[in-house]
Amino acid sequence: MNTTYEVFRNVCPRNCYNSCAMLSYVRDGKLYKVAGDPQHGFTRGKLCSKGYAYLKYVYSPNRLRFPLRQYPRGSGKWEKISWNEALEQIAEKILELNKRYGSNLSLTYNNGSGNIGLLHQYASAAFFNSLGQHTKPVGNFCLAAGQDAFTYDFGQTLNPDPEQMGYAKLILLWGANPACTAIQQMKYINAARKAGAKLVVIDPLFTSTAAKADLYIQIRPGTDGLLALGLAKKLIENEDYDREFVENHIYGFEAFSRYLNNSDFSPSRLSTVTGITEEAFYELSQLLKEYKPCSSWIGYGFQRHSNSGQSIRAINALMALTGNIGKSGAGAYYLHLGQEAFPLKLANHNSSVQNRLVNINDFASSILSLQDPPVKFIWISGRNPLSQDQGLTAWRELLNQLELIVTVDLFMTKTAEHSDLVLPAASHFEEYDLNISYWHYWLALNEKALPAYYEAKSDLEIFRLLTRKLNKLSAGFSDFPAELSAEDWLASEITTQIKVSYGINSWQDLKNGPKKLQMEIPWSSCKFRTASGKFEIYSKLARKNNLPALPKYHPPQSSKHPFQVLSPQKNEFIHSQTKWLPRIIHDQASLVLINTNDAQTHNLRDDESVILYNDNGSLSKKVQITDSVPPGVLVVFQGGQEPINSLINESFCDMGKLKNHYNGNAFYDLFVSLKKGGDSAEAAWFFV
Ligand SMILES: Nc1nc2c(c(=O)[nH]1)N[C@H]1C(S)=C(S)[C@@H](COP(=O)(O)OP(=O)(O)OC[C@H]3O[C@@H](n4cnc5c(=O)[nH]c(N)nc54)[C@H](O)[C@@H]3O)O[C@H]1N2
Ligand SMILES: Nc1nc2c(c(=O)[nH]1)N[C@H]1C(S)=C(S)[C@@H](COP(=O)(O)OP(=O)(O)OC[C@H]3O[C@@H](n4cnc5c(=O)[nH]c(N)nc54)[C@H](O)[C@@H]3O)O[C@H]1N2
Ligand code: SF4
Ligand SMILES: [Mo]
Repeated sequence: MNTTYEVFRNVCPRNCYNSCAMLSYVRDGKLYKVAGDPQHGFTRGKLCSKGYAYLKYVYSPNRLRFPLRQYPRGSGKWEKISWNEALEQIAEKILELNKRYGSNLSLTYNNGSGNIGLLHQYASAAFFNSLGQHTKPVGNFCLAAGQDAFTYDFGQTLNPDPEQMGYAKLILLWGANPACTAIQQMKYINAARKAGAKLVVIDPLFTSTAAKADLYIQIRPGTDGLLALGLAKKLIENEDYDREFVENHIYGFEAFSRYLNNSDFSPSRLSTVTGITEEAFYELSQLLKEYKPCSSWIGYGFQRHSNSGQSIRAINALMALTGNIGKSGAGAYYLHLGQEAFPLKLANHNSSVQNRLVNINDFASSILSLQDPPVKFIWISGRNPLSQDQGLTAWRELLNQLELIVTVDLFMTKTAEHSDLVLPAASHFEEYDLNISYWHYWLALNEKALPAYYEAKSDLEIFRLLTRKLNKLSAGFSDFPAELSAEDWLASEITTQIKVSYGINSWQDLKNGPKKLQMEIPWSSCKFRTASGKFEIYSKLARKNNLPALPKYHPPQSSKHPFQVLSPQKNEFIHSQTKWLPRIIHDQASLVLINTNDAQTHNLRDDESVILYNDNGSLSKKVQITDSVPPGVLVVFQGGQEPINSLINESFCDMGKLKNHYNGNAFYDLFVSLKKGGDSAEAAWFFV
């Protein structure tokens, strides 16, 4: 190693299971290399291709360098302005709206997961709370339905330690694709397989994870609940369940057995509905009986359907029946809520303010429904809603209603293109942060390794400046503590409890390397956080919330349009973030993947253009024929010039509101028809 480099610790802040720790090699204020941090016990010195490409991200010619103003909005006529001018325009607008309406309710923001470091995720919440009552988005795109399902069953979402998956003898992946979305987990899966474990992948798509499986089950989207209930019935009938666990730790076993007995969960019905063979069903039930411990993992993609909460409860019931909870190598994996142990000072700044709440999953429509006062100002950061939201038609209307749109990003996204002001965001190498994974149990510090790129600033820094500007124009308008630096905020997160849990004395200790939470195996005490203290197959809380008390199978949505479109994640990029990547990756979102038989039926060839359409509109894609996609299903990746989201109905999951205010987003309940031909002009998207 060349010792003239200064080495810093950073953390990849993308919305990704792994939250990889990295080392950045800097000389004369320039980044020369990034590498994985070998001291991180989960990511162990490795990054994914996106991580290794960070030099290209930081120094991309497409990166925004200065504040920009566009007039008129959407014209593409941009002028470079100073930070002072930008902040003044924003502050004056905020003050004018406050005067006009007598409150700040006409102000809102939309903050996403572009950067999930603590100081990024919650900076907007803190700033807007500092203004008092405003219009506040709540909800969660990724995982709301599943979080509720876990809460009904266990009383709380508590992830087993993913490093323990290496000790499983059976791994069931339900709509999770770690070879793409959680690549660091693959080494634990591979280790388990090396030690004799079986890997089962249940997914409508033959994914890169499925390619590694011992048993791949190609299931029809939205029908997993039926499969899980059928398996549960079979295990109970054959007395292949864990009697001790059921008697001592499950609430509602009898009611569940009665329900299973009184409905048709026969292998033949199962096969007709789910599309899987009876043989595969029997093989899976045999594996569940014979191979223990079993780890089950439900991916977030799994729950983007209208019936997904119920399906997740059915899968969890299967884990409980087989006693696969609270033991090394066993467990129901979903989500680690590690942040909840922290004070989250930014998120909780002035959090008692009674805001006007809107649903982030239905953002534009929710905002449009508000009057008295209507929303006129939006601050968008770490988000690209004009690519990633459903309900894009409502967005078009909303843009017309808004008087000032400010977007903070590193790149000129689709959303930025439709903003009045675009402010350049710093990359994570240019500022401090603290990163807590939603998957593993490691805590890592992100150091400031580089000077600001041109005039880019961190989200926190921008709010500090805006607060000063506002208060200068109107004393005491915001009580955001502008005097606190990023380091001050970090210090306030390290409570006595956190010091003990992670074995540190201060945040600065993390400069020596990431630390793991000291923990027991989740649920090893079998003291569940439900009302009964047991794992609740029968949930009175669910019934109180107008849901079935038992996990029930509800058929998935159907449509007059013959194809269901899945828009899953892609290994090479995160959501719409491709502006810094080579063209070949960028172009992935222009494809539609179609099964060979369907392509023949429609007389389609590779690379040919087709139009996908439904009642929400139409768009053009290029055909790619592949048998990794089953008949009746299409795959279109997210982002790109013509985002698939413009065809998505406002469609929601059955759960989510218990823990995240609103039900989750059923992005994969999208149905379309297809016809040959079409060019971009005919299928022009949105605001051309
Ligand atoms: N490379 C990369 N990694 C990412 C992201 C990214 O954009 N790129 N995004 C991150 C974010 S924000 C999230 S939320 C996660 C998502 O992480 P994952 O849940 O792993 O990803 P998805 O691709 O959404 O869905 C996983 C699989 O679910 C399958 N699936 C869909 N419907 C069903 C169904 O009804 N039943 C079953 N059994 N399977 C189904 C899909 O075919 C897909 O293969 O990934 C994170 N990691
Ligand atoms: N069709 C379809 N739509 C989906 C999904 C799907 O599976 N299918 N998945 C949904 C899910 S799970 C998610 S999480 C959402 C993601 O939705 P978004 O969060 O809107 O998606 P991204 O494209 O990742 O946009 C994040 C933006 O943040 C910017 N950014 C990165 N770092 C920073 C920073 O430090 N500061 C600021 N200000 N900006 C930064 C990036 O450049 C990028 O433009 O998409 C949802 N939409
Ligand atoms: S995108 Fe995910 S896997 Fe890749 S470096 Fe970042 S955290 Fe790690
Ligand atoms: Mo997500």
